[in-house]
Amino acid sequence: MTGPRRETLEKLTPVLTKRWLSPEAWRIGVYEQLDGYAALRKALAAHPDDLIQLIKDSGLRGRGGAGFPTGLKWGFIPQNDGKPHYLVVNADEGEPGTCKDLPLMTHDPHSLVEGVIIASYAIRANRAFIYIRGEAVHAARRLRNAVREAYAKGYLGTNILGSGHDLDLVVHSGAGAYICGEETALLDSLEGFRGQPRLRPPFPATHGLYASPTVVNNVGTIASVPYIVLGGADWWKSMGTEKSSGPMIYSLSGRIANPGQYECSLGVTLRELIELAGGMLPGHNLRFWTPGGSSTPLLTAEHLDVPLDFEGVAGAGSILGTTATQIFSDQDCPVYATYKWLEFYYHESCGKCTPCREGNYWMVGIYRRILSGAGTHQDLDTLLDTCDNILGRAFCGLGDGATSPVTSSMKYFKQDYLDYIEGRKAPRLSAKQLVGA
Ligand code: L3W
Repeated sequence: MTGPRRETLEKLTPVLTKRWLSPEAWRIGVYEQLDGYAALRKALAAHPDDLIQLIKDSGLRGRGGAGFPTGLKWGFIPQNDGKPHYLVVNADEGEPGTCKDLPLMTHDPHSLVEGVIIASYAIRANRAFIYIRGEAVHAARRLRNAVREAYAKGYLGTNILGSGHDLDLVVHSGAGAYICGEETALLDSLEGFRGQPRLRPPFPATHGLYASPTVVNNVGTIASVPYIVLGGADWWKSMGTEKSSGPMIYSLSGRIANPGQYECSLGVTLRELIELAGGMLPGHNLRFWTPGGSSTPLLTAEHLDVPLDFEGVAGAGSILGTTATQIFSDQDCPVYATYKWLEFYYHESCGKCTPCREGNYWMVGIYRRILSGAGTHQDLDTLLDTCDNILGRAFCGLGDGATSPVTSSMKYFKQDYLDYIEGRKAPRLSAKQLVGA
């Protein structure tokens, strides 16, 4: 197999991943040798409002799936309101296919800690939390070690580096529930309640943790901050596209030669990413893929040249999401893949709202019927009707996300569904696995 061409290799823009190959960059001494905590010194010499303006000017957008402008979110935090402010990092990475935050926290935890300190200073928060997924034991250990090291060096605690700013940072492990990646369920869980979404508005920016102004940002968003402070807004905007600035870590999985994380400027295409990953596995041809995890509508081989930025992917009828590109070939079945994703949503639904709780249950039953060879044409209408009744009616994005693979696989691969229903495809499940519908 030949490697990627030089022009394709130039697509790599390692910024957040640049220390990943340095042995022990997770230790504070090594991190400091590699420019670590230089951005913090620079930030503490600036006025907090100027830092918020810098992040606005950089065009940084949230890396957790929604792409909301980070500087705008920080700017929502009321000033001189007499209330405590909080920064909460959403490290509950759980979207199927997404694997960009856990490696960052494992290889380079101090970049996140440094970003937390700068962001907290900017929004005038004296308490910050990193809410990490319960199963991510190794990453949590690395983070807790980094926090201990940062306290010992005076980067955390009282009067940080003589600036007069105080910050306590707590690393909190969740219990492994997908719903706790939804920002308001995360806040409930952090407060000690069962993690279930709250109604928005009010948004966390005004009524967040303990009903106080809170910024909730993804790991990748906060870890980007030290680089922007050091490099400046123009440097950040020199990568990516006009409305989607900077680099992004794309996690590639599936039928490719070298799955893993590839950091490229926003706007790279799947064709280029596949080339960086050494091509498709021998004997496999691309058939369908997710641009940003299973909650984003599937795309197909027609979309190989779509720019993978917020606008480009939206133009193709999907969502950039968490840039988790799961790649499936002509040896994979879109109906079965959708069924496996639905089982995940059904299992992870928190049960608070009826459309998500009941809709996913019934859809899993219908998929089992189709995949066991007992499906009917009416089932296809029922699936679409169920999606219609979930979309926009669920309490949070989990419900909407669950409909994405269903509607998009039916849009592009209806023939595969008909092949099961009309007996041209051998059943994948036995009748014993039928439940519900
Ligand atoms: C103040 C306003 N704040 C919006 C804030 C809001 C939030 C951010 C974006 O879900 C999506 C979800 C997943 N005043 C505001 C305001 N905000 N208006 O802006 O809000 P929103 O509602 O657009 O999205 P969200 O609730 O953050 C994220 C999708 O991303 N996704 C990602 C899944 C990722 C994981 C993971 O493992 N990392 O699960 C994939 O598609 O479905 O739709 O902070 O408060 N007027």
